[in-house]
Amino acid sequence: MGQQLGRRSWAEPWKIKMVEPIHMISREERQKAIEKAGFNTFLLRSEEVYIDLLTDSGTSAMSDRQWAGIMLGDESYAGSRNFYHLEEAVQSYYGYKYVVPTHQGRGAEHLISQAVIKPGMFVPGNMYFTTTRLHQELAGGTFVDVIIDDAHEPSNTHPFKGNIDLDKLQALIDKVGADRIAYVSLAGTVNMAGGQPVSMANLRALRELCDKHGIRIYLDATRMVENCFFIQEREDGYADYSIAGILKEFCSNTDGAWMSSKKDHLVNIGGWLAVNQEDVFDLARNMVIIYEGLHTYGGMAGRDMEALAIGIAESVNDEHVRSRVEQVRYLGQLLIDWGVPLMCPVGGHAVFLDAKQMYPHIPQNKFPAQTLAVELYLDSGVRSMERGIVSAGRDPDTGDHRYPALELTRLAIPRRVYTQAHMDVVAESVKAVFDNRESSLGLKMVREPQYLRFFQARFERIQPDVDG
Ligand code: P71
Repeated sequence: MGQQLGRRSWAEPWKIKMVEPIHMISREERQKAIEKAGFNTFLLRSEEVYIDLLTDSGTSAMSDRQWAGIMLGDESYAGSRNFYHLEEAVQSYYGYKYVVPTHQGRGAEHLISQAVIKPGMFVPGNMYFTTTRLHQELAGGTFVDVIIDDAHEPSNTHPFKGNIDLDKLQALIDKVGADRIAYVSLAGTVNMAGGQPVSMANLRALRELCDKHGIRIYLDATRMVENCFFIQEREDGYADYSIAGILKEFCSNTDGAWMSSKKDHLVNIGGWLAVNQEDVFDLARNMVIIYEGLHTYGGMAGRDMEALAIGIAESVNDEHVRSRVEQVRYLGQLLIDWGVPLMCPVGGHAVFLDAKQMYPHIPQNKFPAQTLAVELYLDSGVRSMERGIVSAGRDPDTGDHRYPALELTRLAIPRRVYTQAHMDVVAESVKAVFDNRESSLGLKMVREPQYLRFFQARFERIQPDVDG
């Protein structure tokens, strides 16, 4: 151990005022629970979970100020004062002109996709995200991955693995023509690549290329403050910038953004779409009424919008972002020190275990990352999420599984929720599962929903004498 030896540690810039008891059920109970859940961690009840690292989405702890904001909810149907506070926060921290509130990120993805993608168009981006791509496809678009090749290699330590490969983008433009490109779908700290950032230099070069061809850039700003931390830490010239300053500069090179506020903004529900073009805004503001709610609440209560507006200001606090990312890195570094294979460098919101490398004896169509999530739950009640072949789904044209290069199990860390001792318990459990890796045989899928199958799919254990 000795992690702390010879260093000056960071610590969380808060103290705990309220606690929620958690409890680990017995091994036999966990065995029953995971069988009942069809070996899918999404189908467990949260009472059956000890440390919940399924997602960092909507699971953060709000501050005392945000809770105070909840009491200031103006629950008017139209023109709630909390909406104007939210609008002002988005405009001042992100710099976009027009804001449309939505109930969460996918509501905003739906609006932007329907507003700007026409059937037959292409949407290049730095790796797919499940809901984002689905909305792009439902609008008639085809997503094209133009992330740099380094992003697909878990042990590659490129500091900005989220970068766009401009040659790949240029090749797509040459092939289909700029007018058939709906926009570039650019994500900060790319989720499916392990929470890897995009550099400011890459964005500037992308802006130049897009300007040459009249292509817009829309940003998935969901975990953008973590991306800004990596720019501050790793990119020349940004060490003395604040997170807020980097965020503003980054967004100024894009045409708009959609946001799942359930991540960076430290709230349990909420999101928005913000753009600089009046025509796109007009359409999105009109459509939000059909799908989410009036354009001054978009599916949120007034109190939700107040907590969100306060959360935006808290999310760019430098000490907060540092302690958030350093906690994730603390967990990752323990595992790296113990030889557990994972996605490097450790990303902003989660540690992604490399199930392909951990289970070389389990072929990808027997779901190594899903298997790892099951073993981890059985060992310690820690809940994680598959981010591999199950998440990738099927190719809409051929109907075959998509076989992604990355077969990962994600340990996502909620913000301001768990302590370093929780991280130690998680790391020790991963190590125990890793040490016992040869006994795992994989799973077979016995129920497969049509959309976003990973949420509701059911599995059974492979029996060596029956399934081979
Ligand atoms: C995460 C989630 C939630 C989730 C979504 C789909 C499958 C499993 C879990 C949501 C994101 C995200 C990015 C980069 C848009 C959304 C949708 N992430 N962009 O990671 O990470 O936002 O959930 O608020 O609708 O667990 P939404």
